[in-house]
Amino acid sequence: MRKVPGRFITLEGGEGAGKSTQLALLAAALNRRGIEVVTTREPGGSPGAEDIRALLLTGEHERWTARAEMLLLAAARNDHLSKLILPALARGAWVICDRFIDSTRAYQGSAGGLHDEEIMAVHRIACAGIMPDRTFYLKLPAHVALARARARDGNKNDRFGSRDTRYHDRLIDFFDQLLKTESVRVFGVDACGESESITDRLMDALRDWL
Ligand code: Z5A
Repeated sequence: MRKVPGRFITLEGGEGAGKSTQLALLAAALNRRGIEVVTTREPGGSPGAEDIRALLLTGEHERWTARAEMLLLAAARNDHLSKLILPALARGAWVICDRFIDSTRAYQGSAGGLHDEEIMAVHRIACAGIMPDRTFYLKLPAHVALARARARDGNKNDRFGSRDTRYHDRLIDFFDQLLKTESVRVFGVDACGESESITDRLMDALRDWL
């Protein structure tokens, strides 16, 4: 990663934390500074990975085991990196991605029962172990985030959004822990308040690159 000129930024957090909103606002703020930005998301981001996304998000809870999800996500991520992310970074663009490997560690790992070591081993095989340059964990109390998602989606849920509170608590625990164990890469950002204020906090946390 260090050999390519672009910057690879990921946004992480629970459902409804405001990642998609901040993806667009942060890209616009960086564009105003003259930076080419590519925005993308996971699962998905390339045509092949979007096909895998449809497999992952639809159907019953029990459709896939956590291990099968991890393997599908790894295949999707390989395609996404090869076809979109790495070419963009190579030409000097900044890439902002809504979720990446840390979501697999949180959802399939911490909440799904797989060990972090095996997830990272698969990531090394599928994606050469490529990690983001910087990750922002959008911190919002779970009940606020879920209320926002419910207000947006009503009772329409995908395979992940409809899981119980304990599952969501384990996700939050993972991200809180990541702030401590990978503190050079992962930054916590308060995701409460007006959207524009949150974007200002993100830009502030990028000032060493600007
Ligand atoms: N998943 C996985 O298991 N393993 C993996 O490795 C990966 C993913 C990569 C993808 O879901 C699911 O895949 C995800 C984990 C799993 N499921 N869950 N849960 P997705 O892509 O459909 O959705 P999501 O990633 O969970 O995000 P989301 O629900 O779309 O939320 P968001 O992007 O964080 O929030 P938002 O859409 O920007 O905002 C939510 C609402 O709040 C919306 O109506 C906004 O207008 C509103 N909003 C946003 N900001 C504010 C502020 N500041 N104030 C008030 N209202 C706001």
